[in-house]
Amino acid sequence: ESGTVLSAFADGVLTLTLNRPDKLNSFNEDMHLALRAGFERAHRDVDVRAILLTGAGRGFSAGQDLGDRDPRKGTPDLGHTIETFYNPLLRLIRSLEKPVICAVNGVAAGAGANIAFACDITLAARSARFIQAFAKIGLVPDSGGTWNLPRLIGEARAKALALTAEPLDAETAASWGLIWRAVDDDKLMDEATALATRLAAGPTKGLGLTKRAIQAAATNSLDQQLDLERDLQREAGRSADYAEGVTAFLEKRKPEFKGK
Ligand code: T3D
Repeated sequence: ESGTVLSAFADGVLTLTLNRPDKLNSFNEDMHLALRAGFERAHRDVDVRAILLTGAGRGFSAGQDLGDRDPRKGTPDLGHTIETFYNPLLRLIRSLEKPVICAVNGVAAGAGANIAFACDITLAARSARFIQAFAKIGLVPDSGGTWNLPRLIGEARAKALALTAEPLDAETAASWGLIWRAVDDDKLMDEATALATRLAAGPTKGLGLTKRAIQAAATNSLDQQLDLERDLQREAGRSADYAEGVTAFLEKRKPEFKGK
């Protein structure tokens, strides 16, 4: 398969690989549309029960393709491009009620970094670096960066990263709580695939509701959140996978979840 995003499906996992390695998988319109199509498929297709997002070559993504932003060709309306491309992508990732695993195989800069932070479980190769590159070209962190960074690591660290654009190594990103785990470079894809495959065999409905609940906590009061937990638990309790999980426990066997 060729194209700006490679997609492969196995064991319930849809793997999407950003594929413009010569440009460190920076985003042009074509790659945006291909990635969006991948996430739309994940929303639609009940057989897809987890997503694994990664990059081809030595980088994960260097954010926006600056070759498409040459000021000598006129001043672009970046509000329009954010509204048309980056924001819909972020909303697709966050609203997908299935686990989104991200395997950051190399440098993640600008929107590339913030897309990685927006995924549900992000692993990174030990050699990977995260850069809020926006400050170097006079822009503001986007792709949810200004929302996610202060929530994940606090305002002091968020501001320092965003204002200095200093690279952050994977180990530090993990110890700060920006990502789940840093792993040896040669183990990254095996670990990420194993994790995605395990989650894809899980109780997808319950996992999706769990994702929704945790995300809602960012803006809910405790009272609102307790009410939400009640409502979502009611919904989860009606799922076939819950019945299977409890039956399997009582019968002392492994559950066979169907994702319903
Ligand atoms: O515009 C809008 O719609 C608003 C939205 C904005 C979202 C954003 O993401 S803004 C931020 C854009 N990204 C950047 O500013 C990062 C630019 N890239 C870099 O700073 C560096 O490339 C890295 C720190 C990421 C990696 O450095 P290094 O030394 O490992 O690699 P390199 O040599 O710089 O890059 C390798 C090749 O990829 C090189 O091409 P060449 O010379 O071999 O032909 C380089 O030009 C290309 N490349 C890297 N990043 C981009 C890029 N080409 C186009 N756009 C890029 N962002």
